[in-house]
Amino acid sequence: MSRKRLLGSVLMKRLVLSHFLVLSAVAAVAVAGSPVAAGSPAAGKSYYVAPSGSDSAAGTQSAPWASVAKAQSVAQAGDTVYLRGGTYTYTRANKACASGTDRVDAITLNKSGSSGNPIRYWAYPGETPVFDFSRVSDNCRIKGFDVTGSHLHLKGLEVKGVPQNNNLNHESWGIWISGSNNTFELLKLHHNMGPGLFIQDGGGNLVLNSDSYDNYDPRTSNGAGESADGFGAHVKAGRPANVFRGCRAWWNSDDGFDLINNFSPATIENSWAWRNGYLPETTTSSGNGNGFKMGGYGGDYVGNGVKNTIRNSVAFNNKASGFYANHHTVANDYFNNTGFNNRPDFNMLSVNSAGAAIGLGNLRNNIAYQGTLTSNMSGTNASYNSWNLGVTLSDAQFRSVSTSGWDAARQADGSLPVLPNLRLAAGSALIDKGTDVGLPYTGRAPDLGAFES
Ligand SMILES: [Ca+2]
Ligand SMILES: [Ca+2]
Ligand SMILES: [Ca+2]
Repeated sequence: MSRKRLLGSVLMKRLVLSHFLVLSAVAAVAVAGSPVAAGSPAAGKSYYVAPSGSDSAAGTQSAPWASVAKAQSVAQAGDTVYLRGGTYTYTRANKACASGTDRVDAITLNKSGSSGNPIRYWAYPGETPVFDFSRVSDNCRIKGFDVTGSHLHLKGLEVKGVPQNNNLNHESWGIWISGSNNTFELLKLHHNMGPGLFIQDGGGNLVLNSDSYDNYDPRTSNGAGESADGFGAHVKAGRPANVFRGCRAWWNSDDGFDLINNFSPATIENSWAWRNGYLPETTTSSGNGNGFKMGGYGGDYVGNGVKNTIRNSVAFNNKASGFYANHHTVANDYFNNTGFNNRPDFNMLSVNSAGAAIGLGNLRNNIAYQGTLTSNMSGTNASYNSWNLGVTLSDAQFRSVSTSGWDAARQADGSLPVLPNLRLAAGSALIDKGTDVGLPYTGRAPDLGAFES
């Protein structure tokens, strides 16, 4: 192993370790008032922000501040900022637009925590802080939260209404990220005129158990609705992977999840995407409409494309593809996913170094049912999928094929609700029909689809 690779390996181990430490620190703080166990990172200070607060107050529970900016100016690595429930209404960005195409932030998070000691911006337990940016009036592109810092943990926030105030630009953004090693947990991102959450740079970010829905960009200069995705990662080369886990994206006017122009790997797992590509809450066609757009570089071949991964995820009722390679340049891994009633469920359209269209993808243990099943499979590495096995699919193979209820409340730990929808019926011909791809399974072999029975 070269020194460079060895260093890379050590760095990766540190990253894994740092994530573990973050989780340990989180666990230590989660029990309010309890003493911190020996060996865990020192408990930081707690501060409080409330819609009725004042930035000249003390920042205590009885005398909270009013703004996140004030809290950030005081908080240090390891501290927790509790955001009380209620609506935080913003009307101006924190600097003026220099031109109609400038970018401004309502809230800038540019102060970092440290490994194992993040700065936490958490909803006060049992309450929902709602950040309403719909009245921000600045006449250029707007970021609701601009997260340039690292080692931050946002949890339990609702972010809505980030506007486009002119038609000179592409999208605005709910949360825009260029920092690293951040955790975005239990967020609700909706009715923004652009993507709910957009990772532009940085690595080691975890987007966990978050929902992004009803986002629509009516004033985007290349076409209304063309840029409001639920979630996206579009990261420079050489960063550690970013991860989306336990997330849901629905009724966004463009795509559910979008990894176009992503030069560092992304993993999407245990996530659901449906009804993307329509105006929110309607059947009126809008933008691209893919559930999971898994890569691509604008249709061109690039030599430094990366492999993205999607597993244990579900796409249904999207206007276009459920799982779409989008002219990607390398074979992504698609393991144990379920596509239902998309057009098509799996589309592996890719591009080779000569610029020609080919199919690329490593596909195992996937189910394609209803809608149109697959396209551009020539050239892919596909086996043990429902369409390879000659299994006759029918509704009876599933406990339910209902497309409602997927937005149900999450479990107490924030993970996705357990629904009968698209889970395999007892005795389904899809049980134990898969092959080992390194994911946990029960019985003799992995089942097909997103949910092991
Ligand atoms: Ca688009
Ligand atoms: Ca998109
Ligand atoms: Ca099994």
